[in-house]
Amino acid sequence: MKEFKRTLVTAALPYANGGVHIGHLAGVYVPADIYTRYLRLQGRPVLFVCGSDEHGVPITIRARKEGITPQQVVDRYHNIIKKSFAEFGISFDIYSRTTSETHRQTASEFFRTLYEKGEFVEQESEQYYDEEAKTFLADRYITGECPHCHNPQAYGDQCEKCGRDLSPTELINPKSAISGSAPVLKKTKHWFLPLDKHQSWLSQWILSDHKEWRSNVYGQCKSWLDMDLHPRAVTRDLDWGIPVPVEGAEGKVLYVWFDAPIGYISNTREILPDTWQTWWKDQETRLVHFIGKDNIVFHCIVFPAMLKAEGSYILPDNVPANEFLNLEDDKISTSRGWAVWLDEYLCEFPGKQDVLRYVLTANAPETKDNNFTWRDFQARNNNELVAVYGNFVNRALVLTHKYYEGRVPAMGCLTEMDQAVIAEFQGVKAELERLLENFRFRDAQKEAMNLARIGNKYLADSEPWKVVKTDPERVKTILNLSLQLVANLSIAFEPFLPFSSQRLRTMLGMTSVEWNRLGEINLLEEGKQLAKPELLFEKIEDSAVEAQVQKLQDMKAKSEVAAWKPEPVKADIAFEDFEKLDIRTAEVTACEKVKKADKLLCLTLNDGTDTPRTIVSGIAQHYKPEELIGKTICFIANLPPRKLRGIESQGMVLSVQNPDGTLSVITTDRKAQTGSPVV
Ligand code: B3M
Ligand code: ZN
Repeated sequence: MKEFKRTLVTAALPYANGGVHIGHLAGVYVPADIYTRYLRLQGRPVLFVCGSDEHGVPITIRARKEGITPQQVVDRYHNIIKKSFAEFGISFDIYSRTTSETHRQTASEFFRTLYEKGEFVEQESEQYYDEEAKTFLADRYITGECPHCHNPQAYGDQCEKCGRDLSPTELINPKSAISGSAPVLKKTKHWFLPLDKHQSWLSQWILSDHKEWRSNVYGQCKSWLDMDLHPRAVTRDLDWGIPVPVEGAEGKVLYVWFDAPIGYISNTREILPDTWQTWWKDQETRLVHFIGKDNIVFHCIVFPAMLKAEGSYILPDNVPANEFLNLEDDKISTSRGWAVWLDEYLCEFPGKQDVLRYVLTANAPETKDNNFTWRDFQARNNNELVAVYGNFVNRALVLTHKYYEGRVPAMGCLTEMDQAVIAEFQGVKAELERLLENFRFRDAQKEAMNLARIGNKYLADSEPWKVVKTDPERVKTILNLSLQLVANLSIAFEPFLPFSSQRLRTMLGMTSVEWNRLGEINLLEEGKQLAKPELLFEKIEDSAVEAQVQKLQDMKAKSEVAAWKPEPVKADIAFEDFEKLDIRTAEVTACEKVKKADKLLCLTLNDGTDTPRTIVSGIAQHYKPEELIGKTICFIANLPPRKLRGIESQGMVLSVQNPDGTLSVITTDRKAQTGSPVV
């Protein structure tokens, strides 16, 4: 592998239209932070840049919805996002924003250079225009009927009901989301980056020269390249963004995906105004982009094509993109309220940043989608952080305080058992390095936890609490060595769990941390006074995680109700058809659960005749049998009888199906005669 002089690490710029949730953290920011911290610990030159992505249509939509300006939207979320990252120890060298002056200037210059070099093609096309609001409409601002499933609320880029991608001109009866009027097609000019012209070098560069990229990244690039690349518009008709810096482009801005990656450059320039070019233009710099899988094409194909077209920039050396993290077996969705937000997590688990970092890395979606559950969160905390790492540290420190007033005892002769443990610790450094260099953070963290396991086992096997009675000299060696192992853990875990590592070093009185000393057994000198031990991690109770699961379910139910709209009315039917239905009232005289069927209740009805009527109904999850007894309900009397679980059901009880899936049985207002027709 080529040796580089310095590494520039970028993490995807989050859109400033919402907070940060665990999916973001697991997919991009924790891995990027682990990698950067590791390089820093080694003393290798590294710069870690990020910032908010503050342009694009979703931000204008949110502003319009809330009746505020896009700038107010991004100001609010930029601060929230920045704070969350800082709280979780994501150690950016700079976290800036794409509404900064430096960025406007950098992106404009970049565009101008490409423009002047003739790297764009200009093309006229027809786009929807809102004549009342006097503006071109972004795809998301056009709604209409989906040509496939006839959902009346499809968007110009996608139908959320059937999931198909659409283009605005496919919509039936399109409407502007701004004025509600029917938009008209109008000619407009845009600048395109002709990706087709870059196809051949991109294929060579990725498919032949970067076979080492993660298979998910490589595979996605390959399928894009196999489909042949097409020119992509890099400008938009919009009033929010960086104005297109050429004449005749009034009312046009740079497409958000053109300016956002340039944000990496602007942020570098902002923090290092004099030397930024070394980080972007020197072949000895290694550029690494940490992103989620939905951003692969922009970072592996579009941005490299932009950089190449400009001519003076380096290209990324690696793009370790992650797959997605699910939450409790369901896709994270901010609109459906199915997410764990960092600010809320910290309110509910104050001081437990490292626990979340640990669990997210342990479940990192490095090669495939992965799942976060609160049960697993609790188990990993209690069984690994508390029972292994925390326990080992605590035992070593407590025993040192008990026997030697907290001073590091002298190391004597080493036994075979000692030598074996030392050898295992020493071997881990190279293994950790191999994994970290290859962006395999899950396995690397496992390896670090394994060190704690070895330490724990060493204490259990050497039993200093027993040996102290027979051979006190030997105990000194055991504890000295244990403390050295604890000090090693503070180094090994530093990239992953920086807060706990820092606390541990404070207890140990270690003032510096150097990766290169990992594996050494003279990190703490004899006689050194240690601070009072505190617990590194604490147990998480069942009630705490149960509350989190409940909270998720409540939020989901709430958002489902909020997003609910009545179904479109079904096609007309003839009145005679309606008359064929025989709906009647009846009183529930008895009701019980159907054995071995979770969903079924068996109702006995007085329908006004002499024979009781039996109906089996799928409402057991919504009603207790006794709730229904005595009620007058409505049922369909003329359906053919049906056997359900061996019981003959003579009709169907009518219920309302609520948006959250619950059922409400229809009962009568005022007293009604049983057996009367419902008309
Ligand atoms: N803001 C998309 C996203 O957050 C976009 C990334 C930009 S990276 C230059 O998924
Ligand atoms: Zn559809």
